[in-house]
Amino acid sequence: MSVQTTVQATFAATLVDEWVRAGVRDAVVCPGSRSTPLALALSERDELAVHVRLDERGAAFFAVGCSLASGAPTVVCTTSGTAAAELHAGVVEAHHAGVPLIVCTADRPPELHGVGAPQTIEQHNLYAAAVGWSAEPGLADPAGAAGWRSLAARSVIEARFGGPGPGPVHLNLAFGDPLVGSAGALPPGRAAGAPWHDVRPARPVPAPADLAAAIDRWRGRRGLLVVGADGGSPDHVYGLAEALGWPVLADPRSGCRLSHPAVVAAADAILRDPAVRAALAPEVVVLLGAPWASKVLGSFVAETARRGAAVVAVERWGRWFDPDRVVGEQWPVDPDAWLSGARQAALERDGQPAADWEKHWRAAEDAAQRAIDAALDTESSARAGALSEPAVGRRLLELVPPDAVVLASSSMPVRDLEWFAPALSAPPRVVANRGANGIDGVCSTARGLATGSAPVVALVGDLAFLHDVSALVTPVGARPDSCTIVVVDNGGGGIFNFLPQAASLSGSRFEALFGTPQQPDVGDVARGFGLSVLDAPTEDALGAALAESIGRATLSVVRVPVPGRIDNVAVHARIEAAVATAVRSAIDT
Ligand SMILES: Cc1ncc(C[n+]2csc(CCOP(=O)(O)OP(=O)(O)O)c2C)c(N)n1
Ligand SMILES: [Mg+2]
Repeated sequence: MSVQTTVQATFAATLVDEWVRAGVRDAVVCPGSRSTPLALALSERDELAVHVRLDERGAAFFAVGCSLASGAPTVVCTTSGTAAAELHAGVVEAHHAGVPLIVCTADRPPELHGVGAPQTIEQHNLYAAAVGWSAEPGLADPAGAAGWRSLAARSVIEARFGGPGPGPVHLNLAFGDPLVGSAGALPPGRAAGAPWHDVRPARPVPAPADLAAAIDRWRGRRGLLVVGADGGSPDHVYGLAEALGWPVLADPRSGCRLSHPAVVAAADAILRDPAVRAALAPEVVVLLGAPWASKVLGSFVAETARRGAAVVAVERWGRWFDPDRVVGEQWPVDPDAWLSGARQAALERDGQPAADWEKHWRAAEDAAQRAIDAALDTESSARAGALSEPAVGRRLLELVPPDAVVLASSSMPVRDLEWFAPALSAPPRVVANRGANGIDGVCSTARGLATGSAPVVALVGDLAFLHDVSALVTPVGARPDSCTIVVVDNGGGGIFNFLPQAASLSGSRFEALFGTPQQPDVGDVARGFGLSVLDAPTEDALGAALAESIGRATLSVVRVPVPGRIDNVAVHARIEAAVATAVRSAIDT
């Protein structure tokens, strides 16, 4: 069958050509008619991996995972109407997390708006403040062909740097009938496959004089480096820590929770005790990168700020991470440049670190780690080896090979890793959808991450798993992904049992509104999608299940049945008490 050459097929092929030139490697396409010109153009390029997903909500989160794996913007292509609206949650997450996406929604031509044409809704400004840039070029017109390459190249630049950091952009593309067509000659591009526009982004670096002045204020004082995601590379973080004699409180997502004398992994557990908080209070806190999930750490920083400590934030894109309004000084600069400049300034100056400061934190960390181990051993013996939720957080990163990526869902899984994972010599990369902290789309993001070369292990709650069950739908013929979803099954939302609602409501009201246990069995659901499911109630079983599933070119589910949410609160309380006793005695408080 011969297919007519159409202007809009040529337009779509030009966009795709320009995206390929600008480094786009993945496209997520959802089935639909109105988006046909773009879907066809995307599928025609071997340079692109085209992932077809049925559910648009999951597709946006899948695209977030693709971009986290590749570092490049991912194109998303949907039809019009509610399909476009379904993307919104993933777009919001990408916006807050700084993940580059090029979201393309197909639309009907302007004359079919407001007249009852099917699947036609207002898509103008659909994602509002969640996109840093958007464009609606209208129906493709040969008279505008000179601008097509510019439009696509700009969308990539805006997705990479426009917000001012990375984030989603939106192209609302009107397509008319006939939707099937073949591309004619594309408008000429730049020589040697270069994109139409390229950008050499300014990477703000701190002025040496400003850093020297800061170091003059801080040298010899009791300081902490609190490092979260994208807060600097380990060598730079440790370099400054050593020069100043400051401990490093490292979130697993920072990549800095490594075996190093400055590293404190158990900050959340250590800082739960008021006497310990007072004894370990700093005079300066430098927050590097994205914040931790820990409320305990956040309130500790706020409390010390109220007592006069200086709080300093270093964030690559100048994003405003300061819910307690305590940051006195912002450095919107490259964290590594800041860290190495600050180290240089520190080395050029005389002065001794604050006496016993690092030693006290080291003692606290060692005591806390031993106390957590002992408490978890006791828990394990009391339940014949069955895993508790904190034990999963403590062990998981050791059971996963260093070349894998671990994605943790909100709410308890990401906290279990943050609170209980020890410093390791070679842990896997840890990521989480912490832009908007949703429990939605986590399995989809995991599958998107699995389009990269690293095997993926997702640690998710049972509700997060059931919320995103459409992620288990795989199209016939899709390329295999290596993704293991570990479901910590505590029969509902574990986080809520820690909140005042749990104590102030009747059990049945609390369960109905907050705990929300669900009818389907996690294993049965996964098996219903044709997946292999392994049950892992003990550490040995979890290790064996992970060894069996990680790296296999398939999606598998490991279910970790844990004792229950009320029991989990009690386990946390026992660990907290054991750590407080151990740390108090270690630092003589
Ligand atoms: C999209 C979305 N809806 C609702 C919430 C509120 N919420 C936070 S935690 C949670 C329960 C999560 O339960 P589960 O996934 O089983 O993890 P657990 O805390 O039990 O480990 C809910 C519903 C949210 N964060 N995001
Ligand atoms: Mg749960």
